[in-house]
Amino acid sequence: MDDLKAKYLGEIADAADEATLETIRVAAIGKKGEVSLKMRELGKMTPEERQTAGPALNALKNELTSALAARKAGLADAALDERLRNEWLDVTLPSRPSRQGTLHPISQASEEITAIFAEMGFAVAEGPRIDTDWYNFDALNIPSHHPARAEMDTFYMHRAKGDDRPPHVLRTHTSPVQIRSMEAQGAPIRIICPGGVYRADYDQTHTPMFHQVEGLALDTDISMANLKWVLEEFVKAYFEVDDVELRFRASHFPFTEPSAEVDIRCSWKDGTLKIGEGDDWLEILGSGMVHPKVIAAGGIDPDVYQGFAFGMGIDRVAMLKYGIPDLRAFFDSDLRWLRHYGFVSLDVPTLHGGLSR
Ligand code: 2NL
Repeated sequence: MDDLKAKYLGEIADAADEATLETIRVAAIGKKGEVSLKMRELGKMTPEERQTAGPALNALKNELTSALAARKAGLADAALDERLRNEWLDVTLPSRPSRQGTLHPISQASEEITAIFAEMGFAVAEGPRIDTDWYNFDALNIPSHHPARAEMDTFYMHRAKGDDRPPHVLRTHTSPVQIRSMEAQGAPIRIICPGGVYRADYDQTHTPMFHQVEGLALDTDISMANLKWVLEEFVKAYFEVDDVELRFRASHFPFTEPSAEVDIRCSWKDGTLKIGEGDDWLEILGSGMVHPKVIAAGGIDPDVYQGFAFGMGIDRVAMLKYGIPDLRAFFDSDLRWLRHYGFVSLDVPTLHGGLSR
């Protein structure tokens, strides 16, 4: 019995891993192990022999069982120590430089447009994308029976039954911001309002959310001539050309009188656009002298103040400038597209620094 004990305790102490320990356990106290076989021999002993051998074998089995468990725990501790030694992490290391994000072309175009008009003394005004139908329509001389309301495919906000407050809409243009600015600031005023607008329309050339910039200048002595100069300066700066020719085509908007759509002379050669030369005309914006009713809706006296306003699609002029063929790709959030057409952020456009270098 002492030999068995010495042999197995020695083997357990020397075992280098759990698999070896298991082999030892089976050989010693498994069903057919040496200690178990000895226990089976108890039946053949005399009662006196059995009285000493029985408890001694049980004690041996218990001792080997605890030795196996202790060694197993020791091996696990050692394995953990080893992992802790190998798998350490230096949390004081500097972070890996991550891939830089880029500015969306619409953001880039907005920043460029804003920089150009800022140089001409226009401040940027912002306002809510959800507004009342008064600010979006009535104040702009678009009464409820007016076809423009239907044409604009307006998204109306849900109203609970019995709630008869004026309906709210997703703004269909940024004009409500200009009405709010007139109310808040009075005249004279010179602002541009860039931002997202909504119309229930979705096809090749329309998305239900798109971006617009509108401009407004009111003073005691503003005429169409000022509008023409401002737009010429804008087009030259935005398309980065020395000369442009603008064509004012008579048009109609409820909020301006007279109204004009503005085209710029251009050419399309091999699918690339050249501004300022050629035999084609590119429509880029709508404009006009602000309707007296709209000036009055903004809380300003139309007998004292007049001025011009214009509206332009940012998405469209971004596509033209950067050669982006498909409008819908703007809002797909495809990372490969964003990296291809994106601009380095913090490279803020300025007129002296070059707009889109
Ligand atoms: C277009 C036409 C236009 C305006 C927008 C405007 C705003 C106020 C008063 C008068 Cl508060 N007018 N905005 C004027 C003329 C045209 O947009 O085709 N936009 C893409």
